[in-house]
Amino acid sequence: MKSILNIFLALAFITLATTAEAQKTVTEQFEVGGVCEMCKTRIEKALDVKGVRYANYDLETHQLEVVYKTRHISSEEIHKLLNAVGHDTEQSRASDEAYANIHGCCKYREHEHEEHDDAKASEKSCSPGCEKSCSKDKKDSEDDEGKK
Ligand SMILES: [Cu+2]
Repeated sequence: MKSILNIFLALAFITLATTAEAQKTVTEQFEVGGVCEMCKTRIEKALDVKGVRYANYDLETHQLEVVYKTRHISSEEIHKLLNAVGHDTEQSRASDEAYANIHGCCKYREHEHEEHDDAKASEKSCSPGCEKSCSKDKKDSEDDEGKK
């Protein structure tokens, strides 16, 4: 009889704990500037902090999905973390200094205004991995144009 009571108490506790947790866990989605796999890694790594349970950046849509616990971190702090590693969010911009520190291949602000040509891309001395991502991006967009 005692063990049944213990199980009941344990279940009640788990239910309570889960409910309390659910109330404090928030899912948010917002736009973050980024162009390649390196950006994705940097963005997600920046959010590898206490309170953030999940972060996934979509390179195609530039949308970041983040799940966090309001008890440990605020939405504002998340935007600040992204700005600190050089990424603009729809809410706040990275400082010019932070932006200058990101890899040449990741200069997403320029990508918004102009397509970078091959000469310009090599000038930026990308790492092999990054170069691959950049040329892949370019190839994809060319393919899309071909289809249309
Ligand atoms: Cu990048």
